[in-house]
Amino acid sequence: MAIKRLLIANRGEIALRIHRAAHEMGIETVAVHSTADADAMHVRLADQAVCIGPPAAKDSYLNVAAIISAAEITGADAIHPGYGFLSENAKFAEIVEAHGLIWIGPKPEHIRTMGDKIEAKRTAGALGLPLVPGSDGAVSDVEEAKAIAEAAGYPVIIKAASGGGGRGMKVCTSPDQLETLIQQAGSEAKAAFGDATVYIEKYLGNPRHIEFQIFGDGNGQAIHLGERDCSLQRRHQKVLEEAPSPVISAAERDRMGGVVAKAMADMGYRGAGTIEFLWENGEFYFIEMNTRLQVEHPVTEAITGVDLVREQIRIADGKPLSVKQDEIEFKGHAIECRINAEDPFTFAPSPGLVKSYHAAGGMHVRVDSGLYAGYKIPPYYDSMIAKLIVYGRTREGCIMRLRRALEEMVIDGVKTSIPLHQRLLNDPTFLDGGYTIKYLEEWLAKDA
Ligand code: MV4
Repeated sequence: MAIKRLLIANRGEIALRIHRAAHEMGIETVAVHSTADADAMHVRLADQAVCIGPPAAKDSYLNVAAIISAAEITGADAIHPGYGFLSENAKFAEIVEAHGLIWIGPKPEHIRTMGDKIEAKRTAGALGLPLVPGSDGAVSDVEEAKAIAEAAGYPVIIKAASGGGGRGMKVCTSPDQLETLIQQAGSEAKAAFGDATVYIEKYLGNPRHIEFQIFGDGNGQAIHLGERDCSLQRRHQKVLEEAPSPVISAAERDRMGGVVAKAMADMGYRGAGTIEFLWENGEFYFIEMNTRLQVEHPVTEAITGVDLVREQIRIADGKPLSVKQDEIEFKGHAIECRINAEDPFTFAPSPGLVKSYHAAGGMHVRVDSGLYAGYKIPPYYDSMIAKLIVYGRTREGCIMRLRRALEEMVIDGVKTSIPLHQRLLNDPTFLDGGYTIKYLEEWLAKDA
């Protein structure tokens, strides 16, 4: 064990985030990058850098042979996948381990299980997590589907087993539509994921998206780091996240956190994970588990003081969890604004040259970004170029500070979502915390 040189199989702000954690631990870093990312900040800061292919992700950041070769050439002993790209690819995790490299992530079998939403639900149910009522597995037979929908109560939602990001979901309000919608969902799933398997759930009309951060040591110990509220989304893209959720009490956090941590301990989960719930009328309903570090992890870091990337690296290195559950305190409030290079009204991508750049600063203000003046944002990847994470003792104080920090941010040359965040931070429903997963899109529609 004892990781000495870490290959970062990702780009952008998360590659920089991982580099920072590694260097703070005395670990050397290896950046791998496409030709489009040769000038990226994390490539400049890494101890070594290897170009692994042309801009298209399938030829570079998803190019397993090129990444493994880069690890061998540079003498890396571990690989951190970040989020997206290969982070939830069980086969890649196995290949990494088969090459004698340390995989900074969960056991491949757990990545595989949770990647299949039906298997994930079955596993979560067996571990005692509360589920959305619905089919106990795949549905194919229409009569069976009707009986399940009847028992759950209409409306129901048809989901793809291999889905994610909301793709291929169909809401069904009556039995006579069920057959058609199951077929549609199935063929869309087949086209998108190569797997037509679908399942049925009761459709929750107006829930919140609340997710718990967990860590396991892989040997039966696990902790939770509380929840994040990620209800403010547009087209299944999160826009702003906060911790704690404005609607969850300390008692409820301790209770549900205890349930998820015990479930993860019982399955022998290793590394960082997120358990996603829909929350409606005071009840949690498990929907999915993400077996990776998430974009919004810094709000959890802000309210707990735990460095989640450091923790991931320690666990992969065979060390125990650095904190016990009773040592974790949830203190204050944190909000993250995702800043995208896009038009704040039309959401059209806006890549190109950053003419000037100034990051916000001051007490309790964190900017995770690889931006600098003169950097050219490539058009080939996700439009998220920065995350602004602000902490305050109270939610109100956090929001005041966030407004101040957004005023300080300067990103000239491209359009950004900063003005969108500034408007959102003055919206009464955001301010009272009473929003649900439908709120942002409704607000954008009425404001437009
Ligand atoms: C649901 C739902 C309502 N009822 N499941 C969307 C993505 C996928 N992760 C799960 N999703 C949903 N599942 C039931 N039974 C509503 C959504 C949903 C949603 C969930 C979280 C955040 C934003 C969302 C936006 C639209 C729909």
